[in-house]
Amino acid sequence: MRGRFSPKGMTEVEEMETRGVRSAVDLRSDTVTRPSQEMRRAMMSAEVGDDVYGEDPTVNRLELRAAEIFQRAAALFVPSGTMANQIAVHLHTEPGQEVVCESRTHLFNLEMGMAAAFSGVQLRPVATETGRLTWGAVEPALRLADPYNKARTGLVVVENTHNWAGGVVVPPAVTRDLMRELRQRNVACHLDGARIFNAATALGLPVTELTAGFDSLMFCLSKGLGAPVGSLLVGEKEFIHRARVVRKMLGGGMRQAGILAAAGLVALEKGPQRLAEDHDNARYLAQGLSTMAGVRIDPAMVETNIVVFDLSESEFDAPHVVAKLSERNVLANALDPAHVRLVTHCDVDRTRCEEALFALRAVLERE
Ligand code: TLP
Repeated sequence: MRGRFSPKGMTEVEEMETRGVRSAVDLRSDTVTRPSQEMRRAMMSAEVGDDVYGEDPTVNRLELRAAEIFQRAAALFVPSGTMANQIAVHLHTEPGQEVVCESRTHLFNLEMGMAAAFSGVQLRPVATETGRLTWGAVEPALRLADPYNKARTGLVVVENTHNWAGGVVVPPAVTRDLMRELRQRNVACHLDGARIFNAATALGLPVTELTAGFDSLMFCLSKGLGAPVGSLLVGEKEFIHRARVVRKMLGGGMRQAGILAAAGLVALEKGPQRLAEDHDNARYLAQGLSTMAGVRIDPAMVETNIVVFDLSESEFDAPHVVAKLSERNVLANALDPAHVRLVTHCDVDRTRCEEALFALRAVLERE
């Protein structure tokens, strides 16, 4: 059992359960996980120093390990995936340029206009049916030939897995094709790999197969891997050196951050091994949902730990369903009026998913 320790040595969840209080089944995101006991022990005993001086041995170890896993020259520990993406946008572009991304990406929808505010670029979203950004989808959106009228494309951003598209995996053949074309045109390509270990697990491939060739990539420790905080930006030496400067501009120099990096190291070593279980649970949720009134979802399309289901044929809208679920102790997010997202993670096991399905059926079929 994971979770916070009580004075009795039980986790917070265990203690609540002995008192008959059942915690919510929290499927809002894989960001909600609590650090495991192993992470807490690692945090307690972490060797630390001032990371702004480059003197935190645990942060240095995490950065080296991340670079090694991705077979890149260097990596930088940052507080969030958003900061990692924004540093990449800043370094790959010049003010007045465009960044092409898929229309449901985190960069376009959930980073608060920061690409414009901080880097002076505009985003050119490209709508796709599946969320997979192919060369065919990107090519018409590029602006490279008319420097007197059009903002030049400086960067393309790929999201893998694609969160709002339902955790879909972008296969290496698609990204390799895209990057080959972009390289010929001198356009950089950044990977928002917040959940790249989920993609690698789903395909049964090492992460390097999915990330080779990108000019930079980021991944999150604080999502499926279960760490409390942190992401890594990974790339070439000079790029990461410049990224360190931009991180400081953004207020992301974190001093004795080894406390966090210690949990991050546990997440990086142990987290990927258990992601298949989250994927099985997500498919299990999708299968249950596919039998419920007014729900549109194809369980075969659920590839990782994210389930997005469509309620456009239901008598209920997504915010209503989410509100009713929370009355039954199940937490979910509405993406828009017609779509609800459920995310599985290390703090929800199969039993808790069964409870969630029970509540979903009661809400959707007014039991
Ligand atoms: N995603 C969060 C929310 O912000 C929506 C979630 O609950 O899924 N890229 C992708 C693909 C993401 O899903 C997220 C976070 C980020 C970047 C940003 O990471 P953080 O939250 O660490 O800034």
